[in-house]
Amino acid sequence: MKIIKPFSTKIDLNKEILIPCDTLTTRKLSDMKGYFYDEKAYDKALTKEDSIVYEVYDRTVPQEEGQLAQSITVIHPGKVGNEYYMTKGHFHAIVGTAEVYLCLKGKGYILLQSPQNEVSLIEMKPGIICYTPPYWAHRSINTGKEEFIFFVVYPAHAGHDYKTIEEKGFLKVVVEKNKKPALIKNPKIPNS
Ligand code: M6P
Ligand code: ZN
Repeated sequence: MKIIKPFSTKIDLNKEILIPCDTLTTRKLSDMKGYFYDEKAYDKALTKEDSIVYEVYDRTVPQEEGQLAQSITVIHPGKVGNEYYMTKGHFHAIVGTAEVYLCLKGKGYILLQSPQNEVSLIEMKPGIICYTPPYWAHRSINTGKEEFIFFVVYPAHAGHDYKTIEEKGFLKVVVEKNKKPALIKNPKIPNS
């Protein structure tokens, strides 16, 4: 394993960003084709504006076993149709790796799905820590009117396997129903 120097990172508690930040990944609506269930609503939203859905601020460490990756994700408020803005969601490429989320600001959910198709929904608000056990796919969803911001730690060698979610989606989706968040069957997947 690579020996690296100890380092510290500050979370700017006013801006909720990492200082320093090594890489910033920005996901816009155009990066998320196929992820929202309502394709017509997606096309309409994209025609109007290619809005930023979320940003991931990373500290970079070697992507090898023993190292821990740390990042902050900011999901902006918004919806495509009635489905709230969310991350793409992924399994870890090294499936036996976990992840810890700490909510800093806003509100939302972590949606999890096991390889046996069990679905779990963890409600997030500032101070709540979500433990994502190994093997579960995970996606974060902003159900609030402000930014939903959380700090994450996971094994640096975990890797992101997007393929399964991109092709099949999650079995359930979080939508606004009667002005409140609701977990419903994914309309794109028959018998989900
Ligand atoms: C969290 C972590 C990151 C992930 C990010 C965005 O911060 O799980 O590893 O990259 O959310 O999620 P996704 O990669 O699924 O778009
Ligand atoms: Zn992950």
